Amino acid sequence: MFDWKQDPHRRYNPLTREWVLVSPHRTQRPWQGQVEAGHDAARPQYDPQCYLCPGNPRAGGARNPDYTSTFVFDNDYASLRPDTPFDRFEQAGLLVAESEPGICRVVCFSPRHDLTIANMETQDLRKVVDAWVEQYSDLGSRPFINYVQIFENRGPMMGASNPHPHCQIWSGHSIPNEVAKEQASQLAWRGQRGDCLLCGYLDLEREARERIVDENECFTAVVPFWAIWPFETMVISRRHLASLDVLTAAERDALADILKRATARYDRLFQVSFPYSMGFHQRPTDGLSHEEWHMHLHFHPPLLRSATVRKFLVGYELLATPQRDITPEAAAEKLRGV
Ligand code: H2U
Ligand code: ZN
Repeated sequence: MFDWKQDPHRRYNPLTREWVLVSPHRTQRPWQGQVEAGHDAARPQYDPQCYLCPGNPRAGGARNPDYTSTFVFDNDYASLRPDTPFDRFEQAGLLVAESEPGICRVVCFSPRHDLTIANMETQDLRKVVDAWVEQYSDLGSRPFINYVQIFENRGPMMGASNPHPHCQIWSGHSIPNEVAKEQASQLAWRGQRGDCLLCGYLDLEREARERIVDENECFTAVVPFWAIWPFETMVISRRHLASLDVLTAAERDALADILKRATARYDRLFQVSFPYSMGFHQRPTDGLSHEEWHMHLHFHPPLLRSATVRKFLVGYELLATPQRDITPEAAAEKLRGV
């Protein structure tokens, strides 16, 4: 008989309509919990060399104010620029290019150089949520901005250039690839079935409770059934809502709370300040109502078994289909257990 806990299989991701290969039998060797503690260097509360700390100079000549809460500025090395003129190039349908105007910003979460989401106070994280809402609304209200991508690269392993707690926002004219896939799937689902894909998914997960890592009254953190990264999680709002700007005050508090809980679990399980890329997926700001959109966050952590063993998406995964060994159910159990 086929054993879903042991035998190789593939799982379907209804949000991207792509598959992931699961090979649980490859995790024969028992996992000992945290294998090696990570070596986080102790950081000072203020670093005179840090370009994000209050009062310090940034590259390009600007100087940060003596900010005491969150601080937002236009990225000095922005990938997108607002003054980019519209243009399009096409040759035989094979060589196609479009200009891409946009605005890139950096959001400092705290004046404290040594903090992370996991060890910030929930009331201070609430201010970060407020800053995200404000940025989503401000950037999204500009006619040439059709999507606002908020994301955080945490840790040098993920390419973060600075440990000071911060995230980036890239907002542009086009709908980015991953968002476009999720949008098409949610729209098709709603068109065919009349209800919301992620509301339905959340109901299943909240009944099974097998892959749920944590939750509060407004958000659920789950290792998705179709997760690619070993400890990948999604944070999904319980209410069907499309974007950050419609969160109630209670939901903003709850978002701060679930972010702290979820990242603190990662830190505890791996005994290290856990690296990840995380970001929101939500309603494009193209002027349409997008009833199909159900806002959520993805955490994509690179670590596999310990603070020092990382997963690489290479070989078969790069050329064919992503693959994982540990099942999402086993990963969720470990995250729940710490
Ligand atoms: P990351 O750590 O995720 O790379 O984000 C840091 C961002 O800060 C990065 O996009 C910007 C970089 O361009 N930056 C400035 O805007 N000003 C600076 O003085 C240094 C870095
Ligand atoms: Zn700093």
